Amino acid sequence: MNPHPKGVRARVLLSSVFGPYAQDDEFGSRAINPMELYQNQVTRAQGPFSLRMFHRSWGIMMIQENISAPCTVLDFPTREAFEREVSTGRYDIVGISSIITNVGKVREMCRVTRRISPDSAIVVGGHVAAIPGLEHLIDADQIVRGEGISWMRRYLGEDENAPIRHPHIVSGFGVRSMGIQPPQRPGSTAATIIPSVGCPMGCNFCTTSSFFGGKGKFVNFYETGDELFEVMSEMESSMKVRSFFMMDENFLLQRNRAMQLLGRMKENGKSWALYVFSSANAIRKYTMEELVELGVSWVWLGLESSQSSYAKLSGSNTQELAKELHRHGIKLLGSTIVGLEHHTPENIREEIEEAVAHETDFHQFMLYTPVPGTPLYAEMAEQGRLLEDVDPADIHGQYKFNFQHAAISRDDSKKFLDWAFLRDFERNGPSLFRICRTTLEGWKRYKNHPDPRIRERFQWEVRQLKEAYSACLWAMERRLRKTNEAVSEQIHTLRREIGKEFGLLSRMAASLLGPVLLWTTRREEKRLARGFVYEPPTILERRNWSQA
Ligand code: B12
Ligand code: SF4
Repeated sequence: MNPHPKGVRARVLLSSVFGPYAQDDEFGSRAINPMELYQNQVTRAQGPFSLRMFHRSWGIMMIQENISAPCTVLDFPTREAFEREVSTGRYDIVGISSIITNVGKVREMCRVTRRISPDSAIVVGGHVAAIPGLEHLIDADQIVRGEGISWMRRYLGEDENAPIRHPHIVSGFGVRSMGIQPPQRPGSTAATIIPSVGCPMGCNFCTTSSFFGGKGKFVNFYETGDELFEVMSEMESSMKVRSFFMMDENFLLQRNRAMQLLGRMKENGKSWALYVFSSANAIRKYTMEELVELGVSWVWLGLESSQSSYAKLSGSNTQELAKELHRHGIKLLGSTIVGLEHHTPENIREEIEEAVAHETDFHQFMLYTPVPGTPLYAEMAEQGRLLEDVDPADIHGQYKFNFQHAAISRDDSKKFLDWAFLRDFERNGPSLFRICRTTLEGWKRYKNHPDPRIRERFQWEVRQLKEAYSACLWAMERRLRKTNEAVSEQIHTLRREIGKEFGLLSRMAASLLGPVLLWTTRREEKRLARGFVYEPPTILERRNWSQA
């Protein structure tokens, strides 16, 4: 790659792909693939109880923060908004960020850019770059595979090894459930921290691992716990947060870094809450006491399948682990793969039952999916098992297989996947109820803990259980009374326990606010039944713009 002739004087646009997203269209949007994490792949069968929110495109925010050129980030544009910005912004570089599913939109954005701003260099990055022969599918000048901050710094003639500045990122926005959007106060939502990209475990299907080097490889933005502590402290004071979404595929795997962070937290009396991704083998490097001291409040854990042979699961009894985490008030998002090689129509329901029996707070189900760049994709290609005529827009793990499975048909893959979500909801109830239950468990165990840092965190975790959540539980109990009596009964029991623990306040909240929430829940149900969908707003942010 030759650096751009204008260096840091170049005007840079970084854009995510255009919406709307939650509808079927010719560019690859799909109603089944909305821009909402939980609704898309976790709580989608939970109707009005589904937790809904949006997340910004963090990759381009990170790049913008770490270059000195004048730079605009355009997030979730419409096609028209993208076109308008390209035609008025006199950009030297138009960068487009995408995943594989959205390659049709990238093609269109390149076409639009060439037409209205022919002198702009078009740079395409993100996971879409893993598509073999992408250069023949889209009209771009540069296709960037892997880590983008260092690439963009090199392209602009800057020092690629300069320290990484972290943008201020509110982890999620537009949060909504049961037909209401709770008021967002400064600091009420966690800040996102991105300590690393990639994961050295190298599971055969894992696209994030392979994109950043595969087995044994990863890229650290922050090598040490000290560095992380500085970044988090800065965000604590500027964003008024005390909880952090650690966007690192396997945060707990780097134990030295995590323990150094804990050391600094202790020295400075920080009672932070951390939401992390971790593999089972990484969690086992810690005692429960260490996890609690570190403030681990929520873990996204790959359960995959009890019969699978992934190294990260070897020797782990994930059912026991789930119970153990819950006993310490740690909420769990379990992730299970549907359609592994050993699955058959005969055994798959039993395996899904086993997954659901973990009683995780949230459960993600995804189809086993060979994605370009992964070892699994190479293996399937070699065996001639990839289905040729599948549109990339339909390869996102929530629709149907994109390969020939030994025992399960393409159509059945979707039926089993959908059933998994329904079964989890039927057996375990709304995720909001489950997180209340785990939170109460943690509170009971730690409310009198001798360490004030730990006590304080559990006091903070439980704050909403006393009021707002009591009302949510009241409404859930009523709404499910006729359709799922067993879960309604469990919610009733939890409500009684909360009432005993927090007394009059929680009982009043339930009886005053509960009926309102029951009404908003029913209203939401009707809206959703009419086909209403949520879309993120377009966001435009400029940096170093005065020098443009
Ligand atoms: C947050 C997130 C989302 C958010 C959306 C965020 C958004 N605004 O687009 C939500 C939850 C909505 C989402 C949805 C989906 N997602 Co998603 N998501 C993620 C997640 C967890 C984090 C992304 C992130 O910020 N990473 C950290 C940043 C720093 O890394 P990065 O984005 O890769 O960016 C770096 C480089 O790629 C590069 N780069 C990125 N953009 C650009 C642009 C330029 C110009 C350059 C030079 C470089 C560059 O530089 C960056 C810094 O190094 C990743 C997993 C992961 N750990 O990355 C999955 C991931 C990106 N998602 C994925 C998928 C499949 C989906 C869904 C299809 C899932 C589904 N069926 O449920 C949907 C698609 C929705 C849609 N309609 O488009 C896959 C992509 C697979 C692939 N190979 O394409 C990933 C990798 C998860 C996985 N392991 O399967 N997702
Ligand atoms: S442990 Fe998780 S993040 Fe790491 S390679 Fe395996 S699936 Fe990917």
